[in-house]
Amino acid sequence: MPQPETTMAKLDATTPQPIQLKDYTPPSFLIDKVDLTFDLEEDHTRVTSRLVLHRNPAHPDARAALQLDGRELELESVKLDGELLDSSRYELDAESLSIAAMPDNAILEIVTVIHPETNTSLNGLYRSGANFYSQCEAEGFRKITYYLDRPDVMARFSTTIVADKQKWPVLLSNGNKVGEGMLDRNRHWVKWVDPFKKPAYLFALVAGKLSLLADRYTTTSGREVALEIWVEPADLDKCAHAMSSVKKSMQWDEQRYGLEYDLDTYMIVAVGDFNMGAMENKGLNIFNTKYVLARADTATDVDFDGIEAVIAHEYFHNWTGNRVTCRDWFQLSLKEGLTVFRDQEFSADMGSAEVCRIDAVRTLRTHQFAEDAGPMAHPIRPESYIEINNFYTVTVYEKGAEVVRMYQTLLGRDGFRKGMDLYFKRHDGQAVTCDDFRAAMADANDYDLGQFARWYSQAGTPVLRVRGQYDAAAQTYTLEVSQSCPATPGQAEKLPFHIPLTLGLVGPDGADLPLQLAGEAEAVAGSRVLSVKEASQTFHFINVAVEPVPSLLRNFSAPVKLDFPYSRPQLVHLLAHDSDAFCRWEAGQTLMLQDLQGLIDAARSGGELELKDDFVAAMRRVLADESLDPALVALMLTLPAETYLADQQDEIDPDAIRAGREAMKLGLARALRSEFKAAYTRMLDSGAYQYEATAVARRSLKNIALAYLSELDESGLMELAERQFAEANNMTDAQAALACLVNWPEGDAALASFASKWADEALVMDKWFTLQASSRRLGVVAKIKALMQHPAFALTNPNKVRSLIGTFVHNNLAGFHAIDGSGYEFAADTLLAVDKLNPQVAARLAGSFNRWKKLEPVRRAHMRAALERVAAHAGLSRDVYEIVSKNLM
Ligand code: 0A1
Ligand code: ZN
Repeated sequence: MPQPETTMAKLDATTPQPIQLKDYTPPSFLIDKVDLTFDLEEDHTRVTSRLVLHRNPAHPDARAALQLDGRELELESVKLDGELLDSSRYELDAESLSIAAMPDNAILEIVTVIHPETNTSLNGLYRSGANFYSQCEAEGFRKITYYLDRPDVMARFSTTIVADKQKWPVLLSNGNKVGEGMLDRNRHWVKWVDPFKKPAYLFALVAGKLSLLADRYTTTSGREVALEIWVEPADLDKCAHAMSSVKKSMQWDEQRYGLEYDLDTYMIVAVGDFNMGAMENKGLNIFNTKYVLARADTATDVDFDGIEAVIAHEYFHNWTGNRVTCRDWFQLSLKEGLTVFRDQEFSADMGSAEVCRIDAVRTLRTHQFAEDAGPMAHPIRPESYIEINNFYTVTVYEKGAEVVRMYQTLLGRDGFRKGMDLYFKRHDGQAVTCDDFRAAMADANDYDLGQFARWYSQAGTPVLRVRGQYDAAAQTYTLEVSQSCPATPGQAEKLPFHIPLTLGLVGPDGADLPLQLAGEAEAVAGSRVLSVKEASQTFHFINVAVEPVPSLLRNFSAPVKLDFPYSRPQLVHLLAHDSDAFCRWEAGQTLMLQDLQGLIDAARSGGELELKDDFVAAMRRVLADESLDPALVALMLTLPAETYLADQQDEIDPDAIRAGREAMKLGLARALRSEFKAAYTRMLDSGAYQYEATAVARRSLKNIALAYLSELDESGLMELAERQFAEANNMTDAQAALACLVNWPEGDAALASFASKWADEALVMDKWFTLQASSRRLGVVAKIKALMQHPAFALTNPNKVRSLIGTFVHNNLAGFHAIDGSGYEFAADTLLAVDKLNPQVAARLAGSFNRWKKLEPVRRAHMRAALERVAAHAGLSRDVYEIVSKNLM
């Protein structure tokens, strides 16, 4: 690979500088109490903040200045202990307000003016329509007032909101409502007090015309909690699923971890303009509407699943994130990895654990493995960052969750629970580190987790190389296990990880053989966990009566790539018999990947695109096996994403990947036409829509069968999709049918009728944009540009940008990577336009350049040119600067 020379601007005073973990120092002051008053007006908001502070004895310099963070604020006044300070008594710059001469104890009163009405970044206080919403994680509070905006400063907050009563009748903030009343000019006020200490990133404020769905929940210990979901009035009929998800989450956390809710009210607010999925502000969670609103006819099964998971995630943060928070943002995975693990375990208990696990692994491999192999690779606890918002990544979240899962795999469920109990006992009310969590797990179980620390500091996806040898005469099976990890930016050499390797040995009849290691007195049945700690290690199994097929990395016991030289008959055997659903699915995927690679190679060299008979036969058996969970069958028939296939190539040729993948779809559809038709018919359901595991599973198989059948250019089959589209009583079936139709001329009429039916439902229109952005008919940028002119599209709305532009640049491999570079030009232009409005959303689009060094030479040159153009652009945000500069290093 050629080493590119960069045209990035030379380092100067304005070049954003990285922040380093090793530079952490405690804050010079701590804040005990914050009283905030917000005066909301149409054209400005006045924020009055009263801080009670004291010098932090843990700070190395006992005379250090107080330096408060602040950005884009208009300072009106500063009072220190009641005395108005003139500008000689403090220093002000674009990022901070500093006071050198500070007493050890002080009361500061600061008045600032901000402009939510023009804040398009959706960070800090902003408007969505006429309403006000806030987003403070990670560093948004400094856009509201001057503050020690860091998570290790935890204070008690009170918030008074003053606003016109007609325009903004509902006024919400954290904690409990303690008073309200009327003022002059038809304005009213509401005061909230949060009894818990919290960092500023958990502050929230909402004001506007909102409707309420109210319910109640009684905790195990008898606390009565008022549950409130606040939405735009038109959406009140789409909140029932979210409410039931809240109650399930509360109950689950009590049963599994003994954790109860701790305030009298738990509020959720849904907003259509939001940068992420949702936010766990204390007592007042703010959600993207996408993760609250669902009705059978507007939301798919996947949406219902997503809502249940995100509601759980934010609720679980109340303990893992809020009661125990992060010392600094390098520790983000402390709360995010742990909370994702908790929401995954919750979802597993609510539906099919096996399907949830496979879904999680697919996400990890498709997105996180790619991140780990690219220019933005970082450990789950990064060592440095330029913009923290760029580190809300699949690595910190999903790989972080895998790391937490490995504790449970090594310590067992009870051992993990003991570790959690000790973690809360030690750290409730504190801001701590990933090392504190690891220490709690180790101490509660008297287990050495020293080497395990490397999962926090080393980036990259380890490769686990396993070789097996059966000795029939000695009745032994020997596994040689070795591990390595590729270099990542800034980390050339890696030390061995502590890897839990869960495995079984599958006999010729498909049953698990007993497992007995040399030196052990007894065998164990089924699976067991081996601790792999060395670069190379050997495990000897004894009393192995017949030659087994090893079933390795059961339930995906570690976030690694497995290298074992399975023969095709061995894979077919595991696919048919493995008692571990993940490994069963994995065997099918390995076969599928091998054959896809063959097809991609053939497409590149102009060879024949034919499927192998043993693969087709194996898939036929899967499809005909009525004893299997239909959801598992659907997963086994799901092809890996184009981007995942791209990541398996030494040099990416997007057209060959598309051709190979399409050939597999068509080949399977032709070969298994009657089986797909039978499955479709078997799974048809005439009853009313129900979001319930069995019904969801049946729809998933039905709709994947339809997708394969629609590959065949036969009028009867196209009518099947058209009929399903016309007659569907739920969005899952309607969307699935439309997804089939959009690849054919029949799709145009369907798209038009869909758009006119759902013009007023923003989230449904997002699906309409997504479907067209992923269509393989598209191929050209012109269509996307035309869609950007549609009245339902808005460059200021993150959901719209993600649906149309994000889908195109991230998921439509062959469309985005058009050989003439038009996709890259479009991406560059669009992300520069978005960067002016919303840097966080722009930075996500910039991530579409992360694979550029692996492209074939023509596209590589085009993409590099587009990247350099972005890099040379004046006034780039820190967010986008970090992504493009790391790409060009
Ligand atoms: N803590 C939230 C994620 C989140 C992060 C940043 C945000 O705005 C910049 C918003 C939400 C979660 O994990 O759900
Ligand atoms: Zn989270």
